Amino acid sequence: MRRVEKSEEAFQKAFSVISGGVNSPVRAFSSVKGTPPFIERGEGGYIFDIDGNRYIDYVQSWGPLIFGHRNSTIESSVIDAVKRGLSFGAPTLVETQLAELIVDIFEPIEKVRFVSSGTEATMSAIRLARGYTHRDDFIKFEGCYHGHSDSLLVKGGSGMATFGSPSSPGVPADLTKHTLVAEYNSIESVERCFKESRDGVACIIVEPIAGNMGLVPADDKFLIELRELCNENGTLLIFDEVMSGFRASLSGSQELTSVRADIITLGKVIGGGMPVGAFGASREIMSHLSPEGEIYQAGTLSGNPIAMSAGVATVEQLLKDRDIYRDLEVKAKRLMRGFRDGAEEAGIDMVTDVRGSMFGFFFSKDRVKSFKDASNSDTELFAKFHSNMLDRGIYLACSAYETGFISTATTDEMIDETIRASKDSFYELSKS
Ligand code: KE4
Repeated sequence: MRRVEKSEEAFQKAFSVISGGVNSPVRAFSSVKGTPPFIERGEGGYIFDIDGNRYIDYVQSWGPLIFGHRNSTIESSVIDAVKRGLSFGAPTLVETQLAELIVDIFEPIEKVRFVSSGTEATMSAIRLARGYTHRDDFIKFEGCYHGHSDSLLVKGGSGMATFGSPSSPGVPADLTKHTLVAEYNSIESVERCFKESRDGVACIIVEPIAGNMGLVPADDKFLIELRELCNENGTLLIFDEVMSGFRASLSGSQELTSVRADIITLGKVIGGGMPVGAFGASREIMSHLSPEGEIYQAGTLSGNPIAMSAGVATVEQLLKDRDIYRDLEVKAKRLMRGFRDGAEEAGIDMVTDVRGSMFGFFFSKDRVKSFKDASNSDTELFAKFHSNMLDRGIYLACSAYETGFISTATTDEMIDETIRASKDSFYELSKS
């Protein structure tokens, strides 16, 4: 049996001085069972908790660690940077280096601005779109998560395509009254949003490969129609690729669809595990951002040289070996096939999906195309499966509405072990 005493004690202690005992709510294991393991260290494809348990890590800090833990190239790059000083609040060459890499990889991006989180990236991108179009309303989709800035913390109304109302206390209705909420993969709901908008729509923000309602890629036809609606209405299209960028492919959705956004937001992998977010667009659009233009945006540690060094070391490694994404996807598909086979043997309904190094599964008979579909899946069964797998040394995302990741440190033996553990888990679930 997995030992948990030290993590339980640590969680109690954390809870006494940190809200909820965690610094981001999902980590509290609220939608699954048990105490979150307190992690002591990571090594390659493994993480180790303070009770001495070893886990195969499919969370990888929610996406950033595409090379797994303690990648030597990233580590030495960070250590070298640390020895030159932690931060200056002044321009450094390494910021330009990472910006050039991103500009080369993402077609719509001619200029970029770095920030310290995905939340900052999407919040700033929406402000840029509003300032550029001189409009206030924007459209987001139920089930897509773009960080926790006020105007994005909205929930859909009773019928879709309504103005959002705050999904969290502390968010004034005044700050969400310009947010229209549509249904993912439903172009009709987007058309209704355009009709409901009083003064025109500044932007549509969408995860082209949604990873925050579980893994739910957008239909390509839907993306094409979003682009057409934006063109017809002078609305900017924002692809939030904070998660899918460098994860679904080197250039996120770009290799999977012909649709191109006006603004792209990035994060996670471009920081290599350090705090980094970014947003980028054409020179023309970015010229409206301060100090070139009037739209204000700033940050003390934006472009921090340590984080930039980790990002450059990560992206340069990804550029070196273009077979990386094929290998990651082969592993992800093998894992999901193993899960499906085990679930089927146990008579359990499961659907799965893969995009590059990203994988997702739902305990559902039907394919999942929207948040409504995802919320109809068996999340109770997910919680039991998560717990069974954790006891077998497999660290899956602690929510049915998250995405799993394969890293280059995830070996075939780890995949085999995970598939074996899933078969045992499904068998146990089928008996309970
Ligand atoms: P951060 O502010 O957490 O760095 O990024 C916000 C964000 C923006 N856009 C997308 C597509 C995202 O997935 C995220 C953050 N992802 C979650 C995981 N689903 C972060 C985990 C957490 O909240 O602790």
